[in-house]
Amino acid sequence: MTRRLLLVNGPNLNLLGTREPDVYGTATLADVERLTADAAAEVGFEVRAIQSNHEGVLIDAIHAAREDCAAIVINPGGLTHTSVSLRDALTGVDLPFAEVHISDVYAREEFRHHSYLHDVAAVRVIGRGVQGYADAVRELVPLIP
Ligand code: CA2
Repeated sequence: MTRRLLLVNGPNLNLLGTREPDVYGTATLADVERLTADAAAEVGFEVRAIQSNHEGVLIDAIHAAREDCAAIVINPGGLTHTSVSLRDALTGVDLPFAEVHISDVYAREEFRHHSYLHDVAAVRVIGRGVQGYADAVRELVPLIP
């Protein structure tokens, strides 16, 4: 089995640690990628990380994961609430994936309550801050076939 995870962060998550600390905390994207890699290493996996503000780039990275990744950890950002195409990419590659949200989307605006991934994600981690990425790795890895 390939012992690699793909970590995907979607639009605007490159801004982590620079604005809205009350909502998203003070950790940067680099911190998130490091803590996710550390959690994966503890269970014998490595991580390839990508962040993009472009939906097609994210979809291409998900397609490429078919070749050499066993599962995907994804925070799709705002695309969570809008993108059928991202859902289709994730179901199309047939890899188990974890949907992560740093903030508690259910305690925020109504438009954040719907996720196009909610019924196809193997794991959902919501509102646990950036530690949620590490939790997602720990919950997802045992589900890899
Ligand atoms: O809580 C999450 O992780 C979200 O996926 C973050 C998305 C938001 O659209 C979702 O509803 C919930 C937004 C990411 C933007 O990240 C920023 C970070 C710092 C400053 C500004 C934006």
